[in-house]
Amino acid sequence: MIEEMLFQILTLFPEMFNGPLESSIMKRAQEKKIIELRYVNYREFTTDKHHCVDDTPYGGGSGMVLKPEPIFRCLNAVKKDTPPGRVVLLTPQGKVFKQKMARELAKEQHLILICGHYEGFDERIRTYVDLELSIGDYVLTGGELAAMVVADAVTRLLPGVLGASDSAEYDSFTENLLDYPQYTRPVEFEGQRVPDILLSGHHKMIEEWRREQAILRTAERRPDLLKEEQLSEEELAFLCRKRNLTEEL
Ligand code: 9D3
Repeated sequence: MIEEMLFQILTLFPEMFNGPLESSIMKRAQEKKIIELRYVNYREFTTDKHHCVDDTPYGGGSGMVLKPEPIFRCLNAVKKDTPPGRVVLLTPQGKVFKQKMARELAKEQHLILICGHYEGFDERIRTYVDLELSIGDYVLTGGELAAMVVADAVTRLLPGVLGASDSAEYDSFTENLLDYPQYTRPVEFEGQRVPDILLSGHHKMIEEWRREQAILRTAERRPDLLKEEQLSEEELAFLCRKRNLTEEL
């Protein structure tokens, strides 16, 4: 029996999560008890009359800074009677979240995701954090969307979440490649035909064609990814015939 994975999301805006995480596959993963999601508002862990979670920065400057105490108290509360796990701070200064990290985090029983909103955290909260993650080089209004991205990417890797046909295990096969072109009926659409090879029924040749297409497309659009993929001699030769990308590889 596989233990359910617990996500505890510390946020000032728990309502933001309802749409994305309560639909489709994420909803089903919860219904199937593969994951449990808990939202905790650290505003509830303030002790002052006005429930202040932020304050002006020491040294001056614009903007506000999230106070350490509410998050610290909230962290201690959510760690009570829960399995061991990792505390993740969502921040633009974090390590960029990649599939490798998703696989790493999918091994945990419990993830605590801390979201800020608009503003930065008091530096001292970092002492209580195992990992800082960013989801990419653009500015969001808060860590909530990033926490959803992490929860989604991790969840789909857990056994039983995806059906056998679109299983995540299959991903590792073409890990660093973009998807090959896909087609469905009709065989001709607005004068554009489905490639003959896909109608041929030659499964071995179709498989080869798809891998070639994936390699070609990756070379064109994301040469950075291709550096990670182990290509065979034949595949390298194919690529060089098609394009002159030798310097970039
Ligand atoms: C980098 C901008 N900062 C300049 C002082 C201020 C700031 C803006 C927006 C600090 C935090 C935020 C909110 N963003 C996140 O909390 C966040 C985030 C992101 O903006 N981009 C990518 N990944 C992440 S993870 C959390």
